[in-house]
Amino acid sequence: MCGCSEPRTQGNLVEHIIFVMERTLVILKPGCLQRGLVGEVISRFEKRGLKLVAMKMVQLDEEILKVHYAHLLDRPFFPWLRDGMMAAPVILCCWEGYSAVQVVRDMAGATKASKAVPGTIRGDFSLSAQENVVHTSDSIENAEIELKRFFKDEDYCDYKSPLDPFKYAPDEY
Ligand code: IDP
Ligand code: MG
Repeated sequence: MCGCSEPRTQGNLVEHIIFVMERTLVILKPGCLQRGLVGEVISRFEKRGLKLVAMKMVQLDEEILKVHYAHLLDRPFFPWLRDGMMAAPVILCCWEGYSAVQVVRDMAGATKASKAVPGTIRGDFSLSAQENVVHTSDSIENAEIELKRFFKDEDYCDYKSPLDPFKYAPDEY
């Protein structure tokens, strides 16, 4: 999104750090909604310092799932994944923050939740490879593509975060 590149000095070291404010897509999957985990999962992203800039609840259909999970269309589990993602509404969220794509991905944990580290969302709330609570974008490029898939420009809310100075250094936002 926006970014700045400023030299930072620490002692006699000069580091050149690129700060990039990113946006990423999180889908709270049907199981997250049905199991009453929505508040808990959203709370984790809020507490980490991420900013919620768009959100909506929708019923996904087969057409969009074939696009969203195109990389898995030929996998034997695709019909179960598709049906699982249509079993109840999902909640689509766009989170913004410094390095948001990787931060959110790390917070979600490994795809196969039985291998996910405790403290991650999947590591705390799932044992399943399929029913793993959340979708998170896996790269900056895919975040852009996925956000365009689910949100229109007018879905985003532009608002100030008065706590930013308590969350970031002056050159980080
Ligand atoms: P990701 O959600 O961690 O990015 P992907 O490989 O993109 O993982 O897979 C998308 C979704 O497909 C997973 O979140 C999970 O719901 C499902 N999935 C992936 N691999 C398997 C599997 O081996 N068995 C069943 N479902 C799977
Ligand atoms: Mg993926």
